[in-house]
Amino acid sequence: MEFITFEQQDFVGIITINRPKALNALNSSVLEELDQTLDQVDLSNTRCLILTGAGDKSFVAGADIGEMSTLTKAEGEAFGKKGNDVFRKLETFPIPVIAAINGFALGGGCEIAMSCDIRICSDNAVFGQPEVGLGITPGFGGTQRLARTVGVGMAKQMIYTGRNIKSDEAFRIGLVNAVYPQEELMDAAKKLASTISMNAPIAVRNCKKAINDGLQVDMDAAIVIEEKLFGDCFETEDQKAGMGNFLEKDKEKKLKVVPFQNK
Ligand code: DAK
Repeated sequence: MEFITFEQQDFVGIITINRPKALNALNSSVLEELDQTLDQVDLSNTRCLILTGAGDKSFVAGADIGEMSTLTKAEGEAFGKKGNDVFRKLETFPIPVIAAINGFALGGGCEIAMSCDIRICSDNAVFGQPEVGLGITPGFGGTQRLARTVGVGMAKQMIYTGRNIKSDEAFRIGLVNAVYPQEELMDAAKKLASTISMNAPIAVRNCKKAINDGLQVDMDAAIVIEEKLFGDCFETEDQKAGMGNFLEKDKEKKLKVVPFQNK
């Protein structure tokens, strides 16, 4: 692959978008390679992903403006679909995905971050949806996911003005969960991913699915989704080991890592 690297550290997979000359802007090749990388993740051995950008200046500076500038309506639609398909694959990926946002997250960069489960960023991160200044709407889900993440009023303000915001404001409005000094970001992401990957993987996956699917329906239907995914955890090795360790009241054993199973 030319633009994506994948590194496995224990149960954590680290995907890096590596096109620093263009501040990791998303062209068709990056999207295609990201798609293939997700397809190749070994889910029997990976419990959490981290998505980040190469270099210390930019996470993703948006969709590639050079590539987009000459698109016809039909090509624009196809490009939008490609991006949306990959972003949706990230959003619905069976295991959690943490965006470690190490700089600019503009346009498609902010949108790909919002397709991840959890966002943390470095103190030099900058977020924005500048598309209206380029004569287009956000095309990779920004109009939908930003409103769902930070609320309708704030999303409309960001999108209509195209104004960028810094990391502290992103934290204040709930766009990111935490801000770290640049040099500490990846360690923080790995620690968070490692904490998640020590929990029962079937339960974690089912939590992701319950939250995502439940948000698409009314509360009565959402509770049914939760009931089914809750029930699905029973009779698994994880459930027996997790509850067994608690009931044994064996402090030593409780401190040990439970040998949770992957599905
Ligand atoms: N695309 C292509 N190249 C980019 C880029 C981008 N988005 N952002 C930066 N680069 C390239 C620059 O052209 C420059 O290349 P060289 O000139 O060195 O060859 C290199 O990265 C370094 O950038 P700068 O020299 O500009 O660096 P600065 O530090 O001065 O400024 C910046 C950094 C991030 C503030 C600035 O580069 C910038 O404003 N970049 C554009 C940010 C932006 O507007 N992003 C949003 C793109 S629009 C759709 C699907 C998707 C989308 C829309 C519709 N459908 C088809 C439905 C999504 C749209 C977007 O994401």
